[in-house]
Parts: sequence; structure tokens; C-alpha cells
Amino acid sequence: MKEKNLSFIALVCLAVVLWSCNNTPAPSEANTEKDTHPSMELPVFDPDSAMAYVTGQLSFGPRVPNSEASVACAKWLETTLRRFSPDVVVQGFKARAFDGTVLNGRNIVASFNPEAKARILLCAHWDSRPWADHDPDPDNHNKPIDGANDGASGVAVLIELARLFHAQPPAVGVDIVLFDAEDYGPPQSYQGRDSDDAWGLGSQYWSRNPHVVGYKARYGILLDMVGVENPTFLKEGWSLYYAPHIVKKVWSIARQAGFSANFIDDEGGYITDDHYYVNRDANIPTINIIHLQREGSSSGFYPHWHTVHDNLDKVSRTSLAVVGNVLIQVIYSEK
Ligand code: AHN
Ligand code: ZN
Repeated sequence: MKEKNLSFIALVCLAVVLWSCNNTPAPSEANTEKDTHPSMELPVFDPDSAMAYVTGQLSFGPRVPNSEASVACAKWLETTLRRFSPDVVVQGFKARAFDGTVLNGRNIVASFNPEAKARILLCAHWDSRPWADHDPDPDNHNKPIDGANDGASGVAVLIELARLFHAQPPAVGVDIVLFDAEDYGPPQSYQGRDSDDAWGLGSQYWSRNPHVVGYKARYGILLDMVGVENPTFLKEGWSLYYAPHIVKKVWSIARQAGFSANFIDDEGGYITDDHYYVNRDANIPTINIIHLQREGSSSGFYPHWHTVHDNLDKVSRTSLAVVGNVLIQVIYSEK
């Protein structure tokens, strides 16, 4: 009787073991699962925090190069980033604008894990345009803009990421570079000789004189005008020309995250933006995540672009979070 009982218990145990084996995914399945859903918890992008970084920048007024507001905002950006990294440098430079004006520029660089060889570059411009030359009201053409979207939105996303990199360091090194004097290109009314190289003065300087001699990164991502409501990020021309594999990678991550309505599988035009110089002069394959639209604006940008209406109320925290969440997935998937 006793023996019969024992063998019955043994049989039950065997059944339980077999049953649980059956419910455990085979090792190969488990690995696939792990690749698509990393077991590591990703940090959480806080849209309100990002929004506060937009407000922080706008509180200085337009960040026009050579203005007091520009000096004050540069200090604020520096101290804000210092809360999240001890490795912050302000790169002062002088650049000649299209009209001969000498601009005292400041590129602001925050590095994370500066010893790491494998690095990713994240950038945006922090200056704002001195002239609202696309405003429907000609009386506004000589007024500076808030640049809530055109500048501040991308910077805000990157500062929020800096906060997260500090809380949860990524496996790779990251450099956040905030370029100055991007938006000082000739206004519509300018009659003199035009040159595309009148834009992106800060990125041109940094690309020839990076904050670290011989600086290299796997790739770079530029953010521009990322805060508009329901943004449509078309695949920008220079990004596809210089860094098609990075466009593919980022758009694929965005699709898997459910953001296909924002990261559109369609090509936009070529934009002479900061990433163009980073590609051309620093040789770092760099893409531009930029809102582009085919209809509803003559510029191809959003309707308030380079007008006095590019204000705080045009910035969507949801849009900031969409971009922030895609970048989090991109950065934390790098080994
Ligand atoms: C040109 O229109 C040549 N470049 C636009 C780059 C830009 C201006 N990004 C923001 N503001
Ligand atoms: Zn602009």
C-alpha cells in the first residue's frame, strides 16, 4: 500500500514537471521575446517636465544671438544640464552672419559616460530667429520670434532625456549638443547675395571644432520643430542621403512603438539644417527628425514657422513625448 502511494506521488510530481516544461517557452523563443521586449525597464519620459523646459527657455524672451536674453538663457541651459551631468562645456565662438554682423555664439554640450567609445550624438538648436519674416503681417517682419517650436521644443526633449540619462545611465555614451546661431539666415527681404551656409553657424563651427579633438559618434539625431500638434516627420532628404540606415532604424522603432501616424513612411525635401553640416564637415551620419508638411503651408514647415505666433500655446506635450519615447528606445537599445 505504502509503495503504491509513493509511486502515485512520484507520478503526480512528474506530471507537474512535464506540464510546467510544456508551458516554458523553448530557449530560442525566449531569446526572440527578449530581443523585441528588453527585460530592462526603460526610463519614463515626463511630458510635463519637458514642457517646463520649453517654458524655461521662453521665459528669457527671444534667444537672439548677441542679446542679453541669449547670454542669460545660455547660463540657464548650462546650469540646468549640470544638474544631470558634471561634463558640460560651453563652446564660445564668433561667426560672421550673412550681413557681416559678428555673432558671439555659444554651443552647449552635455556628455554622459564620457569615457565610452561607443557614442550617440543628440542635437537641436537653442537660438531663436531675429526676424518673423514669414509673418502674414509685414509689421512683424522685423520682430524676433519666441521659437517655441523652432528651437525650444527639441531642446526641451533633450534636457528631459538628460534628466533620464542621469537617473538611469545608458550602456553607450551620449553627447547632447545644443547649437547656437542656427536661425540667423537672411530674411526674405534681403537683397544681397544669398548663401545656404548662412544658416547653421553654430553647427558649422562645432563640426569643424568638435568639443573633443577627433570626436566620433556612431550616428547623430537632430531634432527640429518637434512640438507641433500631430507632427508629421517625413524622411528628410539629407538624412536619407547621408544616413539611410539610421532613418530606417529610427522609423522602424517608431512604427513598433505605434507612432506610424507621426513617423511617416514618405520622403520630404532637403533641408539645410544643422545635421547637414554635421554630416558634411564632421562626417557623422546624422538624421533630422523634423516636422514637414506638403499642404497647409507655403514653406513646407508648420503655418506659424518664422512668425510671431510660434508661441508656447502651439507646443504639444504629446508630440514632445512621442519623440522622447522613440529616442529612449533608440538610445537604450544601443550596446
Ligand atoms: C532653410 O530654410 C534654408 N533652412 C531652414 C532651417 C531651419 C530654420 N530650421 C529651423 N529654422
Ligand atoms: Zn527657424
